[in-house]
Amino acid sequence: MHKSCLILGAPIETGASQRGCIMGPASLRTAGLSDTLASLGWQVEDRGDVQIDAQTPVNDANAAVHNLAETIAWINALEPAAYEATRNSDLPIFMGGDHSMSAGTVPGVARVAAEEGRPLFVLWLDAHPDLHTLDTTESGNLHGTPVAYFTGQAGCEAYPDLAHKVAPENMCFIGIRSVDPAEEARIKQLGMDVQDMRAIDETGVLVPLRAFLDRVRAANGRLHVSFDVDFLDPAIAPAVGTTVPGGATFREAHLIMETLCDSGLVGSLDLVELNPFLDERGRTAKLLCDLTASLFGRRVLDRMTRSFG
Ligand code: HAR
Ligand code: MN
Ligand code: MN
Ligand code: MN
Repeated sequence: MHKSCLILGAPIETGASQRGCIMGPASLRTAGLSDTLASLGWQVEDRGDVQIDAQTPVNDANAAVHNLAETIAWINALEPAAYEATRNSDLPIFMGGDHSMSAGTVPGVARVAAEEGRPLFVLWLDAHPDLHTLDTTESGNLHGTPVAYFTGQAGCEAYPDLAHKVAPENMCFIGIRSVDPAEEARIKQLGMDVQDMRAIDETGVLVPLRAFLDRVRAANGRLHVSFDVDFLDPAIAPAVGTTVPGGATFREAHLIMETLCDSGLVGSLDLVELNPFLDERGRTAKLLCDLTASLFGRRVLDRMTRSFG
């Protein structure tokens, strides 16, 4: 039996500081994401882009917050779409769109986990922890808020009611190198597993990743991976509006994806923040496709044939 992958696009860009993520799903399609995964033996179906309903105007007490109504409409559309795609395929891919997308996809996946009676774990690959509430964000860019929302932090009440939270201790962040003071306070308060780039420099990516995967396995958990393009070093991935120097290298990123594949634990994937308007001849979109291929089983050499004895 071939494993199945449903692909959904979420062309949302109102959470980011600059425009362009609306073209993210189209760019990943152009780079050949579906065919790449099909060539690895997956049964792939691209279900097209999710649509949002009419928006109800809404104001937040924090005047910096903008595009809240549209973000709420996306959450309301994406939660059921992600739920259905996760119920109906082995490893759905949600193509963003900026990272506010995950405020919809993660709660949808959390509903599946709750129905299975399993805890949901989330691996957040990002330069940023995206842990602002609607009260603490200073930029008002809502792609900086999804983790605070889906872990149920006070200060996100203007967002839709949350039926299934992700426990803060079930999160792991890797690649972090840009943290605002309110986010750092939240990380400490919640005791979250945050691996900044210094930790990666010191131990490599495998030490914290394997420790996290062991926790997921021991709890019989479901694992969601949220991949923000700015996790990568800007030198290899320029197509993102919020580049931060000192990101993950080509091999660190592939090793994470290969190790996730070997674990067999990943049940859903976000690919977010790709801004094709900032890309160079499609290189970031192609890299994202290749990294996804590593998660879906592509290998340079099969381990069985790699060495003698
Ligand atoms: N923390 C900053 C803010 O809230 C930057 C957030 C940037 N977020 C993303 N996604 N690009 O990770 O404005
Ligand atoms: Mn992010
Ligand atoms: Mn980021
Ligand atoms: Mn508020």
